Amino acid sequence: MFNLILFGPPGSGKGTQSEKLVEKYGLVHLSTGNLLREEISNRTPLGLEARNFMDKGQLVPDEVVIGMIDNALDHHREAVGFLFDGFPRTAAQAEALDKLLLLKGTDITAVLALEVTEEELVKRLLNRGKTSGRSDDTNEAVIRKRFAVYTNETEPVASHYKKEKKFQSIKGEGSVEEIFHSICSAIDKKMKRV
Ligand code: B4P
Repeated sequence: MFNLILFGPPGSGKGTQSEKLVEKYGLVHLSTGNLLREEISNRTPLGLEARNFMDKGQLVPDEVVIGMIDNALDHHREAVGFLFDGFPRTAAQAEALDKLLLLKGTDITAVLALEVTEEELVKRLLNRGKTSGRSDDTNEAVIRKRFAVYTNETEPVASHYKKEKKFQSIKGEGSVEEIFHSICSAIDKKMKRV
């Protein structure tokens, strides 16, 4: 299996690039952000709980998102590989993912991290907020809070995969096509080695 993590701060283009990558490589796209927004729009108890955290720019508790990923992995037993988008976001989530994949006899192949400056990220998210209806994108204070959470809770995930020599940075500024091309080159090199 080829299992990829697309990593990077809020607004770095993980969702944008994931859509193109799953089409090209046939991977199953698992975006915890999308899964949570689906729960919110279906007004499930999980969605109602998650919304309280997301609206404040905080992370949803680990056990909630780990449970969602566990279910999703079980639903796609025939997958050729997974693209994890927005997950793992904490060291505990990274450890849980390693264990879940080990139980399936597989592991993470590569972690590609989109690098974008904070000013560009704020611009993109406020811009998306004008049309997306996403309450976490309309308020600059909430956006800044999400960056602080990223620095404190999510950046340690990078060290986890750097230790395993699976981590690679990708320039996340430029056109969507240019960035897609850089990501594909990195994936194609890794695929030759699998
Ligand atoms: P997510 O849904 O994961 O979203 P994101 O980090 O905001 O955005 P992404 O990086 O995917 O950016 P996109 O491509 O859309 O998280 C939302 C919330 O859910 C979190 O804050 C948290 O509360 C919760 N959550 C999710 N996963 C969790 C987990 N594992 N644990 C706990 N909580 C979790 O791009 C952004 C914008 O930029 C778009 O408008 C796009 O059009 C634009 N853009 C993209 N590429 C561009 C480019 N090259 N140039 C210019 N603009 C570009």
